[in-house]
Amino acid sequence: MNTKQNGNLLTFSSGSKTLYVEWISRGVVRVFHSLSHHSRILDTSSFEPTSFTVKEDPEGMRLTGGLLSLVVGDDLLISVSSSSKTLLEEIRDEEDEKEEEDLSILAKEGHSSLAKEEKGLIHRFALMSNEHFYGLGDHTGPLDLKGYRKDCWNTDDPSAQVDTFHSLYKSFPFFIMRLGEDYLGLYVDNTFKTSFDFGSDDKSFSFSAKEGPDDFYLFYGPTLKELLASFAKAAGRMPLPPRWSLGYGQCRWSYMNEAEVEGVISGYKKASIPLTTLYLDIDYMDGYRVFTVNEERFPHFKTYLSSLHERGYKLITIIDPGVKVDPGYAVYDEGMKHDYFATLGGKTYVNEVWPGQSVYPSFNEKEVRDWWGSLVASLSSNGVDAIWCDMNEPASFKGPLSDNVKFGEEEHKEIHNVYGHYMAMATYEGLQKSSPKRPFVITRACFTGSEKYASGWTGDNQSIYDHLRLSIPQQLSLGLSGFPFVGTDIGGFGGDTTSELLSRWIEVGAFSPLFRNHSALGTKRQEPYLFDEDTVSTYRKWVNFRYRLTPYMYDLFFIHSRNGLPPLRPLFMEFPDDEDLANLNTEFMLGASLLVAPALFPGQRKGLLSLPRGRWINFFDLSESKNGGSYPVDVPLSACPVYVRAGSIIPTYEEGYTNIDKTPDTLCLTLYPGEGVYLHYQDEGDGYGYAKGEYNLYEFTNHDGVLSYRLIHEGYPRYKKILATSLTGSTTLLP
Ligand code: MIG
Repeated sequence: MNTKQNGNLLTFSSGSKTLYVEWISRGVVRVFHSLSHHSRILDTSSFEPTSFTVKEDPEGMRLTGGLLSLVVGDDLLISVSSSSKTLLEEIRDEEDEKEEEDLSILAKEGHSSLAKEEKGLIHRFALMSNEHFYGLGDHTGPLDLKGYRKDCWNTDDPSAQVDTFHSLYKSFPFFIMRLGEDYLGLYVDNTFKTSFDFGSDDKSFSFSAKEGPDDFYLFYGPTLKELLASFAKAAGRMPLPPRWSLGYGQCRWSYMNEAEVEGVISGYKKASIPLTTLYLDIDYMDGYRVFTVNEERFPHFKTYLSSLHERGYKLITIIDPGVKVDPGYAVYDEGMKHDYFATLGGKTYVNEVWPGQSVYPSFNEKEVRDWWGSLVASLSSNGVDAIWCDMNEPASFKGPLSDNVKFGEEEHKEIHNVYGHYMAMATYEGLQKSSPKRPFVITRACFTGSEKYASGWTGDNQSIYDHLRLSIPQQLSLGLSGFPFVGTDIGGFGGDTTSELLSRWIEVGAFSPLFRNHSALGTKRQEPYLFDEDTVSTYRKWVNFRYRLTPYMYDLFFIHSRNGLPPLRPLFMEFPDDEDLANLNTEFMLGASLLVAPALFPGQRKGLLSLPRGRWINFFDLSESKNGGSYPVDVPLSACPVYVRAGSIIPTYEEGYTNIDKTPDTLCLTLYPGEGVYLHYQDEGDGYGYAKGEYNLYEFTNHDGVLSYRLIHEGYPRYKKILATSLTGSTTLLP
């Protein structure tokens, strides 16, 4: 083997093969095969370089620097270790070199998901013993993917999602391997279809791809939180969203006209359930032509939007990428004129989506994104508050797009997984250019790094308990993959919900950043006010609870914008060395303080609460506390157990806070017994004043129920009143 060093780039060659290693930073290393490949997604230019040594070793060349040590063997296989243990040991398996058995016959009976993928490049690693595998964006199955096979290939499959699904709408080719107390992240820098096998043979795990660059990055913390922060530094973080985006929204496929929207508003009013956002699904458009509004259904769209705004509501409209083939329709004509649409064999490529025959904008091209952005601006100049991007896998009704459909100069097989990412980028930038407000975009398909532009929901779930349960690992896995602003369709999208399922779903959904009830055309109506009194009252309780929690949730997005941590966290993120929590799929944490243990089964009235080590206090009753351990708890239909880590401070707004556009005068703080420090961020809630320093950052300290605080930054009018509550009662502080 030949070794060459040039700064932090090492070249290893053996026979005809070459391997490059870039020692990026103390815990970040890139392993790759082509100098001409540059990441579309990761930017590691701001990482601080670290010194490292290169030494010959019995096993090969050993590179040691920062937190990691990497050995390149004679066969160019690598192994990686931390100061305490071996983390990765690459192996070669003869089976990988063999031609795959032809299993296409399985597809005939619909078993195609069981057939193995063809392999081009593959990296296989020995399974040690007790690894866990997390992340990989949205996927079915549990948090820990050990034993599972998954693909990154954005897929719109409307059938009920089950464990054996290999892919959903989003692709995040990033996973975190846990070995004891060590966590190592691996990002596969390939936008083509990638496949992951997390140990289905019980001996090894691997990732592979038929095509695309052989290039991957390792991220090591040493702690899980540091690992996530470092990955987010490379992949990007979500900028502070507008505070109103944390409000509650009602959606349906579709509210057909103004009168129906008004019906929803009055339904909520009568039921005294707060509501911030209303959604218009595809039927607001004129014949599903994107960027048009049906004038019979919404005759005075702009005026209607101002009337909604005057009453404190926000309106979000859906857009789809498919542009109707329709000469005379400006969006189609303009796109055709400038060659903005995908082509096949030199001709504009046509498939079918909602508008019928449709063409696909090449969002991977900057010029097309700018054009799309200007169309988005036309919606926002009418007053539309945010944009919901659907169908951007991209979906197609007449069979999948073939590999060689071209988006500009690039082929579908390379662009497919980032199509939604680029659509979200185009949409975000269009909003940003056209308004001084913070853009808010929701997307179905996306890729690593899309958090810079969009939030996301998990697509078409069903009104079944399985999917209520699935929503927990789904949202946690997205957070572990760097994507923080998530939610599922509350009540379930497909199928008919029941009053009990809706009650249970609002108890979980109230903790999701994207807080939205949505259901499909033809299903039972799912607006809560249409249900019985008990359901309405449970629903009202949890929506109110969520509005009170607004400052805590907003703080979590402030934290994310600084360090990349997600608001929704698996318990092991807070207790990373507790092996018992490694695959807990029924509880989750909101931030570092709140532990949520919802009821997830029909008829369930008793639950088992698992609390990690330490002391925990009932969120709703300061006088009730428990030590770490497992406890039976009552879960009547209206209840969801929430426990708070001892010493926490939880900020809330006063009961009745629903005008989420307004920063209220009073901040309430609950001081849970114990000692702790809490950072609280306060600003206008929208716009970019914060970038000019117009915000306050408070540091509150809890001395076992007694509060002290200081302002770390002052640049915005302070609260008029801070109300601190502890076991001994409430005190008012005038800052
Ligand atoms: O093929 O716009 O996931 O939320 O209501 C269905 C209609 C298209 C799928 C989205 C769903 C939305 C629906 N869309």
